Amino acid sequence: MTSSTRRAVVTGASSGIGAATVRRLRSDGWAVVAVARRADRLAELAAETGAEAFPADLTVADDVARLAAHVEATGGLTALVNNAGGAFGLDPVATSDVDDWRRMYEVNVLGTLRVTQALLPVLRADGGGDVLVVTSTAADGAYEGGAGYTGVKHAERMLATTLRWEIVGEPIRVIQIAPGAVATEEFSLVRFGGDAERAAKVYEGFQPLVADDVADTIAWALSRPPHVNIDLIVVRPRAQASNTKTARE
Ligand code: 8X3
Repeated sequence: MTSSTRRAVVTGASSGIGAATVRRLRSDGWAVVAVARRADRLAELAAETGAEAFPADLTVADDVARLAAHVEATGGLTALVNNAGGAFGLDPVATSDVDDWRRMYEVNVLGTLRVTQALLPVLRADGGGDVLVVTSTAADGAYEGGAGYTGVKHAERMLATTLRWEIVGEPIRVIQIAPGAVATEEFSLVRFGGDAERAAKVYEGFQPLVADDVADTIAWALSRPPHVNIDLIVVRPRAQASNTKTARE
């Protein structure tokens, strides 16, 4: 790797927006460390794209420390793309599962916190770079059944916003990308515990975003001149005015 090569860590890289971001950054000439739990999927993505596969569970502090040490020792870092996360359940506050909420907090909020804490010193040592957080339109609104997920996405938004305040003056940009409905192979399937019929209904009757649309947005934000900080991009399907208002045929 030459010193001018940009290098990104992308979390949640085994599918969906993460995998699309790995593909896009690789084709834009970035070196990429692709991070996720599922080593088999990462290996396939690495073989396809030339990214480096780094299997890790971001809910495990040792895994995150191992990731940071590896990145530091093998060429440093230009951008951290905190993408790992997801929703579990769509249940009312009165009846939702406490464990679903706990898992959502762990993967979305604490995972992002751990990785950001571990890799900030690497960015600093390399003279700066970007911390990007993929949140959601759920980071700025409410919908019935969504409190567990909107809660963690609001928390991630606050993590990004507060970090920007705390490190202003350093050569590090903090960027939030907030997608609306994105039809990926897993988001709704995971949310509904594998119920494919229910998952498909989420995207029925309108054209949702696809993972590449979000990867494109991420790549654009990362490629602005260094004095330009894209604080927040909300990217939705044209047919979606809000989380609760979608024009369906
Ligand atoms: C996914 C968008 O509408 O399911 O982040 O909360 S939504």
